[in-house]
Amino acid sequence: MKKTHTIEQSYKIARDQYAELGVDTDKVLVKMDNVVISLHCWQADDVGGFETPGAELGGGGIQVTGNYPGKARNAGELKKDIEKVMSLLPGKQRLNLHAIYGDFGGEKIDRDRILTEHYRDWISWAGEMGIGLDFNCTCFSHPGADDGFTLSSKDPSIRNFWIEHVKRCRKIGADMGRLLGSPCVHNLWIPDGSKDTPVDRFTLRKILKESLDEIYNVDYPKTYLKDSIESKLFGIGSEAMVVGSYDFYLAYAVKNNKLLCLDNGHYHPTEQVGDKISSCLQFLDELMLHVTRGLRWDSDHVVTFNDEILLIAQEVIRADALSRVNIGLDYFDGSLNRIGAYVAGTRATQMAFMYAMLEPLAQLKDAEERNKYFERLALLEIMKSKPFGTVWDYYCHQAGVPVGVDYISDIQQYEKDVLSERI
Ligand code: RNT
Ligand code: ZN
Repeated sequence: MKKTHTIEQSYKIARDQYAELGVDTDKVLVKMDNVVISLHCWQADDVGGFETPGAELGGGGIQVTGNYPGKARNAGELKKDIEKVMSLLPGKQRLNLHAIYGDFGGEKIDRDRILTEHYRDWISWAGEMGIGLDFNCTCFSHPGADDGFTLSSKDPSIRNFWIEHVKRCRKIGADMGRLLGSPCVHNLWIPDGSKDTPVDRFTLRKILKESLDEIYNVDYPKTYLKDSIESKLFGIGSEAMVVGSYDFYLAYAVKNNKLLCLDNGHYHPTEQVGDKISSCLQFLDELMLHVTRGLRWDSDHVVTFNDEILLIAQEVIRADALSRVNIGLDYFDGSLNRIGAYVAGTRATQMAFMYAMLEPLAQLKDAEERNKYFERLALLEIMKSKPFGTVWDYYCHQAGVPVGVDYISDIQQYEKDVLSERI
């Protein structure tokens, strides 16, 4: 009780402080529920999936390290973990599934054979949870991806296999969107690229374009399915060239009215995804974000509340574009409690959006209009010492989820009761 009182009292003081700057914190608390985070299912099991028991991430230019005990071994455990995660988060979430997480009933169903029925359990679970689903084709961790090329493969049988896979994934995604009454974002990422400098990039990109044209030839209503395409700069084994580069997909998305997926681990280190948002939104209806944290490279560390994520959130809020930006997470770290990784990373992302919403935007824009750059700078600096954490705590408190350090002990308990039994 004492704690509740303190949180509420502190919030009142914080609210007054923000009000002095013309910021209405009560409105921000309401608006925060429009920040819907699509939780990536693949942090729960290090991108293993359920095609074969004990499957591990294989190939495809991405990597997970760490063997912290307790990873989800089947769909039941994964659902339980996600439910736990959601119980510790304020605001709204969706679940972002990869195709390898289907319910294949112990049977070997190859990727060019998957059907909506393999995801029926997920769909009914999502319905019960009252959440939407997003979906991803899985064009890696498969013998057909071993030579480094999938949709841009020069081997027609390999290329057709992956075209069929992605087509089916779009159909499954559209079914998810239709059945759940919430459009599903289907995101396409392929690992295609080359370790050493190739001489014929043109042909590879031509093949990829043709594959995409064939895949997107089938139309689904936008209320069911939103197609998103994700570029990359380099990966392990594709250091010299990635076929699906930023230029390639940006051009493809603009020309074909697709969503572009911006993964902030996929650019040159000094490039800022935050800076790209206002450009892309001049030409595209919507974006997808893969919020992550790269350390030195596309390492997919747990998201933290850092400058990079903050700029992304600020640019979305300052452009008043929240309804046009689909926010997903994309990190996987096997070296720590995976539930903790979800909660810490999701909360960091939500905090960045809240911080951005607490800016006195009208005043900042006014200073900028009038070339008052000192005033703009000072205001931005002043915001950094405002009681943002108090508003955040109150948001969690209001949502009935643990405030501050309390989520740590909650996760420790889950580790003791549930995760430690998974051996
Ligand atoms: C890989 C891409 C891609 C994957 C997921 C698992 O570099 O970021 O989004 O991380 O599809
Ligand atoms: Zn990504």
